[in-house]
Amino acid sequence: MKRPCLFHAAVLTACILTASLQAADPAPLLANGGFENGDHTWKIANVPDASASVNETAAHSGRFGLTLTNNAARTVARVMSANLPTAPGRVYTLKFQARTHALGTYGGVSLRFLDVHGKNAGDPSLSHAKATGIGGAWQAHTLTATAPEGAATVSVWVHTYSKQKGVVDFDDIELIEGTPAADGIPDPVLATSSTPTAAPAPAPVAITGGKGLPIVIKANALTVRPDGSLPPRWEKFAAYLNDRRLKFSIGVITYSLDTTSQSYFAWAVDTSKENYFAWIKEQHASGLVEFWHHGYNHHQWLQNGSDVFEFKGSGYDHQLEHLKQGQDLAREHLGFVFTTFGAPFNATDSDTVRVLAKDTDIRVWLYGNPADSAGKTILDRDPQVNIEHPIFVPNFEKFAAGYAASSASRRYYVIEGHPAQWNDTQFAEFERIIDFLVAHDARFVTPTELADLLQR
Ligand SMILES: [Ca+2]
Repeated sequence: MKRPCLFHAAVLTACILTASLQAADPAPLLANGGFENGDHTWKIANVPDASASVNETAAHSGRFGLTLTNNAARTVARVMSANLPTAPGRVYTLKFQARTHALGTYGGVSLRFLDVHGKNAGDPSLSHAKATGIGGAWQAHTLTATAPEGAATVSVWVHTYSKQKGVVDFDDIELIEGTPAADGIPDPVLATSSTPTAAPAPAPVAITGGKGLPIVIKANALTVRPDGSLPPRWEKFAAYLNDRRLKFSIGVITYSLDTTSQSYFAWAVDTSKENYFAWIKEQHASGLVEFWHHGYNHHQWLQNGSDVFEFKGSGYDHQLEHLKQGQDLAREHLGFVFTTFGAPFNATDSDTVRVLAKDTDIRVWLYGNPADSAGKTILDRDPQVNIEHPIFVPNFEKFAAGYAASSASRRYYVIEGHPAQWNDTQFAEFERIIDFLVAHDARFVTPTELADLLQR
């Protein structure tokens, strides 16, 4: 069954950051972004199986906040501000607080740019911030976006994602014109730094810990932009490692290979994915990159009050279908099948073991269950040695400390990261990790190569 579903945008977002900004204080453009005057100035979309309400339990500050509830797979709860006049090149900073009621990310806030005809202007994925779903705790989010060519109006849309049931609270939505950071990309690392005005100068790489270890770079959750193009941050990530002739691996959300599927952004138009396919095929053919199966849609949802993941709790048939769909799409559009699997959220169950056992092309299971390996080579993780700490934030100091502590007892490391989430400062931190590994004579290999090495 093809799923013409709207896409979980876990990795589409270019500029979502949980940062505080050192903003100047330009006038706020939204009159009631804190919902203290109820839904005044907001328009609530009337949609079946979805609801939006201003209520006291959703307050982050003041007395009131906004709750969006998505009760069905094929619906979207949505609340919209008025259209404000804008012009191409104007820069906006949007800040908001959000709280998901359970783990999982199923809503966010978009800046919606329209042209004079009321049609979508520019690429909507560049002006969307997902409400990071950590479950139960408020998170601050910031998005910066530039009014694209043709933009005449801008509005704020607060919404859930289709196919993603769940409840999200929003409050303190603030829109200003202008951006407080020189590069337009506020830095979440700086939010907790004692020197918030500048990134620290990179320290010299110290040689501590084991040398010559095989390293797999496990880069997660590749997908396309709504216009069918490769996200620029993925391009940068791959180009950097290509230039250094270092091998790495990329997990593909295989929905992105589906040319029949509907765009996540209901107002965006799908265009050809041929350039995307060509890029993957070129990288694959170089022998420097292994692409692996990272699920079909990377979904997670609530079912009878419990968290269900694409490959955990979703049932044997569901998992089998999604595994097969991904392989079929790769065969059709890329000309190869995946030999490595890594589950979305690294969440799996006994059904995953059964469906993986049926796929004889897949030989390697990243972060799989060593007690029940489905006949695959399990490449495990060291929780102290990873690219990001916390998730989405590359952290050289943590990496180097963990490496120094454990490398004498390790045969290899599989280090995970999400390049689509890294701004320039965070990318520089990733480069420091690579420099550190190169200084330690690391042998950068693909997952399948590592599996072969381990079996020798
Ligand atoms: Ca409020």
